[in-house]
Amino acid sequence: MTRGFKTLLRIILLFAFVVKFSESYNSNYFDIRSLSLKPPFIDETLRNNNWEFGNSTIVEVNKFVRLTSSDPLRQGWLWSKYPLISLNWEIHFEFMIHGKTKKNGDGFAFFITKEKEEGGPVFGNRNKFTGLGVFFDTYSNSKYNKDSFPKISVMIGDGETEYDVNKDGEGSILGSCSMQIRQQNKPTRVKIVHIKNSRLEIFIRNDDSKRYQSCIKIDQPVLPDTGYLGFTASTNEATDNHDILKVITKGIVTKIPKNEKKIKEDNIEDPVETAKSSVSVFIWLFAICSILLYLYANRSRKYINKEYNHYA
Ligand SMILES: *[C@@H]1O[C@H](CO)[C@@H](O)[C@H](O)[C@H]1NC(C)=O
Ligand SMILES: [Ca+2]
Repeated sequence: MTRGFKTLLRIILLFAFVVKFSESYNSNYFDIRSLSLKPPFIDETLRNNNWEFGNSTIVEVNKFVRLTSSDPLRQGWLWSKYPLISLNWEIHFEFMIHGKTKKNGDGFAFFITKEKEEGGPVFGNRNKFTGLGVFFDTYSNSKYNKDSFPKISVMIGDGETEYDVNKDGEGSILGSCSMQIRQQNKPTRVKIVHIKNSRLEIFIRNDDSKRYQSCIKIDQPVLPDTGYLGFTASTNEATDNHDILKVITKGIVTKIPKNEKKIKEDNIEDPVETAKSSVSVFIWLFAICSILLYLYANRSRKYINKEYNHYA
């Protein structure tokens, strides 16, 4: 192998390395294991390292976390031990709601809040919570409510505003959609995307849908920067099994989909720009490394020539 060829090979290898490195650096998502949940849900000590559960919640090690069984007057909860601190994130989870009785309810809720593990009237969680609440409401409490049920709704609590259970949150919820989420053959999937100061969107995929359907979208949501993840459910006279099957939490690092750009505000840092600038850092890094390598290769060639001359 000639020296020139070796140098070329080195540069190609370096280039490959830089490209690979910058690729992983710019990847959109990173897994947050401590906020994810999959079977086996509990270890030998009957606990989970990252989640806690209580009141009526029971865990079937390889099958589900059952917040309530289909019995009256139950409340169950499942909360993360550690808070979510990523500002941009995507959370996927799967659940099943099923029961034998005709009167079904009341549903379950997903929270990202400052508070946790406090039972109460809001689907088994405290009222006046601080942060995000997404309600999977299977029971119409208000006679006057014309929405069809099950109804999925969202509220961002400030710690003072009440969620009125008797009105299914009317007055405090920011948006809702109706979708069949009970008695499905397959787990229903939920995807929640949050890009700080830009959008919060909730997608659902049930048995009927081939892909995620956008259910609720909120522009420029104002959420607290941290919070615990929680699932809570309650039953009354109306009952159902409320099962959580899987949770995957991902932080979004830099890039965001192109269509995010148009709704961004001027005063927020644009993740796309950040991604671009990190790409240019790597291009610079690559250029500098190439020059150094070139100089190094030249110098050692000279040195060898010198040695050779010496012995000649
Ligand atoms: C447990 O749930 C019941 C309702 O089933 C409720 O009355 C009780 O306050 C809850 N206990 C705690 C500690 O939250
Ligand atoms: Ca309700």
